[in-house]
Formats: sequence, structure tokens, C-alpha cells
Amino acid sequence: MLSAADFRSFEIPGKAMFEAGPGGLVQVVVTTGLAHARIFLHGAHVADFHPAGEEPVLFTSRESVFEPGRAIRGGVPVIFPWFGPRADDPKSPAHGFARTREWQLESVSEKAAGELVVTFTLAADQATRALWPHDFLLRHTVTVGTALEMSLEVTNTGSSSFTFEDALHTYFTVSDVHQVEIHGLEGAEYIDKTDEQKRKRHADDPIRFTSETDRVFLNTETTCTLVDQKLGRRIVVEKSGSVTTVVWNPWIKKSASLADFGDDEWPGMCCIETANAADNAITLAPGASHHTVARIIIKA
Ligand code: TA6
Repeated sequence: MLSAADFRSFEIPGKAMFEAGPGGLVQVVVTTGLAHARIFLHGAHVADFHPAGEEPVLFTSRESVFEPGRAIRGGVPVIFPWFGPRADDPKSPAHGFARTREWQLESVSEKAAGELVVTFTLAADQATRALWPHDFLLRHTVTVGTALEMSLEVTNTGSSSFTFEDALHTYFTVSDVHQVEIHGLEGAEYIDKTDEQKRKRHADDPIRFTSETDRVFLNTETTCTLVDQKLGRRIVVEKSGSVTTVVWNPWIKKSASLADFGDDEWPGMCCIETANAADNAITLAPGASHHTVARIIIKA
């Protein structure tokens, strides 16, 4: 495993600095006048995003593990090439392999507006082909400013088409999940993973959490807004290249079943995931690329 010293040439003094994070995993610490963020090379995983003067936007469990080959419980796991358990092989890692691989650092740069841009890549190798027999290149571009923008580019570098699912599986910090609302999915069709994968349609009102919630909203390109009155903020999740939005809170029972999630943490988080999954899986021809983009903005 590489160390922070291997990345010194990429550093922008005082703005993008590499250091060993939890578990010794190398992270880039981004500090600009606009925001503070942390991103691990492990999984190209955004772990932290704090716009200046804001409460933490992303949630990470205090029980999360930070080890090569293991998923981090929180932040923004990059999900590829399948979402959830693999339909045709339950032994395969849930949510694919991208989130547990060490990515390559491609570049660190500063934009005129004071935003920092960090780009990571992951190419197919023997290990990925053993799990999923296709050639691909992933490029994850993270832009840290007053907003957090993540752009996951999938390119088919092979000689035959492949079909994939992807997600930016974003965990948000909330004051109290009983008191927040998610606007933007009114009337949308969804797969209810807490009710035998039944297909339902959401009512014409915001999503409120009253029990375990695990919904894959299909054919939706809308912007979602997480309204947190207690924190006096709205978290706006804009997206492009994504027609699936997943909403998740594990609630009591599921939380207790997760070893890397505190039993009492579920009231303080929810996921709004920018995805392409289920009916919305994407087929890429050789040489073609697809960008799944999420842009997270904090508003009063
Ligand atoms: O996105 C929601 C979900 O698919 C839930 O079903 C739950 O499994 C969650 O992802 C976390 O998955 P993980 O594999 O990280 O435990």
C-alpha cells in the first residue's frame, strides 16, 4: 500500500495535503476558503465535506472500519459495476468492487474560483476481471468548493458491450431523521427493498421517515432536497447522467445487524444516492463513456 509520502509531488501547500488517515489509509485533505474535505485513495472515497461555516454534511459511522478491501460505512462510496447484492452471484461483494479497491491518483488542481479538483482512476485488472469479465476505466473527479461535485466516468475500454449499474452512495448527516423531509420524488415509481422488492409509486408528498426505508426510485432525473429544519438547512442534490435515486435509512433492526454501524446512529443519517440501477442499468458499447454526476449544495 502506498504512503502519503508517495503523493508529495501532487500537493498544493496548505490546500491539498496527503496524510495517513484512519487505518493508515492515505487521504488527501482539501482546505480552501470555501470548504474542507477529505478523500481516501481507497475507493476514491469522499469521507468529509464541510462548506465554511457549516455543520458536517456527510455522515460516517463511528464503527466504520478503515482497511484495504473493506467498505467504509459513510461518506460517498463509489458503487460499480453492480448495485446491491449481485443478482447472478450472491457470493460476489455487495455493491461491486470499486469502493474497496485502491484507486490511482491522476491529478490535483485548483480552479480560478478557488475550487480544488482531485481526480482518481481505476482500470480493470486481473482481480476485477475474475469478478466481472470486462475491460473498463473509471475516472472519479471530485470538485470541492461551496458545493461538492462528484463525476464518475465509466469508459468501456474493451471490445464488447457491457451493462453496469453505478451509484454515488452518499450518506448525509441529519439532526433527527424523524424530522427531515426529502422533496423531489413525489409521484415517482420505486422498488421497495423492505417489502419483497415490490414496485410502488410514492404519494404526492415529501418522503418522511417512519420505519426502515430502502427505496430504489426509477426513471427520475429530478433534483432532491433534504430539508432539515432543526439544522436550519437544506441539502440540495442535483444530478446528471443518473435516472435512479436511492433513499435509505436502516432504522432500528437493520442498524443492529450491521457490525460497522452503531445501533444508535440511524437517527442521525440518511442516504440519497445518485445512481443508475435495476431497470436503469446502462449498456456501453466499446469505446463509449458515461458520466454520473452528483452536485451537493447547502442552502439555508
Ligand atoms: O443503498 C441502500 C442499500 O442498498 C441498502 O440495501 C443497504 O444494503 C445499504 O445499501 C448499505 O449496503 P452495504 O453493502 O454498504 O452494507
